[in-house]
Amino acid sequence: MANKPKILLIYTGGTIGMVKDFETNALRAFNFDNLLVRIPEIKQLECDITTQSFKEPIDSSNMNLDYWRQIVSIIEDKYNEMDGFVVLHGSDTMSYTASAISFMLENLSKPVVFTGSQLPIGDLRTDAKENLITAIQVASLQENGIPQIQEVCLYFEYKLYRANRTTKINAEHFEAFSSLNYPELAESGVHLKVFKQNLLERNLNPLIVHRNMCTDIAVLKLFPGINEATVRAVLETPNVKGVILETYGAGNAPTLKWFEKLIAKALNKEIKIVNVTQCAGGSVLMGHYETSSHLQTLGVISGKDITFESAVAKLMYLLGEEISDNKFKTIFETPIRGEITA
Ligand code: ASN
Repeated sequence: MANKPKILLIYTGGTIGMVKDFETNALRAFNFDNLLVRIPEIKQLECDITTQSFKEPIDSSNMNLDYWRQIVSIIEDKYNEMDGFVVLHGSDTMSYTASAISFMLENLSKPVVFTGSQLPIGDLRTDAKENLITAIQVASLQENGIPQIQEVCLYFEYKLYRANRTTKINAEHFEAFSSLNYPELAESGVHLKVFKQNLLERNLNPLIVHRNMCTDIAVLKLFPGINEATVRAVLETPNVKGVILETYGAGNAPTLKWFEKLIAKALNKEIKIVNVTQCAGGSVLMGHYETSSHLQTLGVISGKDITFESAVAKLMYLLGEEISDNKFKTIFETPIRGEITA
């Protein structure tokens, strides 16, 4: 190929690049250079690969906002030079990071493909090789010299998903992720099939990088029998600016007076409360049952069919943008990166 696509491979850590410590038997991150030695097949791909690694690769349980900023800075620095980006990341928090990056990069016109693995690259039965090789191929897909995929996605076990629609659903199976509310973007079999109708539309505006995420948020997960002290403790967390209310079914919650009062009190303090269902699939529909009408009347934001991971990222992003109180609800309820169904 005359002009091979240029791909930047960013290694943040995770099982994909881990080895077993023989003394403790625990998995720990190892030097990224060894990753390419382990997969010589990469050199056969029809693209030019440059690699960049975190100084200290991490288990993704240690992921945080500073690391998210590092990832977007690496992408921003090389944005004009590269045709696509592959981010190697631990699977545990991959959906959170990939969702956050989708909000932090506005007007993205190149692919950013997250991948990782369930077994370390050195393991005989590893899933790392297929995931890595196909993720690079996906990031290299072009049509008339233009990247075919222009959004943040996640590739795992033969499927390419919109990243901010995914959830890690299995700690053991190779098929570790699912996207229940949005169809796959591509599937890898004998052929690599891209479902064009599921991709985000091409964006012609210049890239805008957002770094001001606000982490002053809390989560209130409902369960039968939850008491007033627990609800109060979460809603009255010092400095909290946003709360994700994890509700039942189509967005339902207790109709108890004390519960309603505490929600109303938090909203009066301009704390943003987002209703996200505990169900893996389906959507919040406030007002469908009496047990959600009170939340709607009070002005709770509907997360619609957003994933929990994406709701965390979007809430941090919109709070960081300091959007006025009267616009916040409307913007949260509108898809901005394909994260909810219109
Ligand atoms: N603990 C690992 C991580 O998220 C799990 C994995 O990558 N499969 O970094």
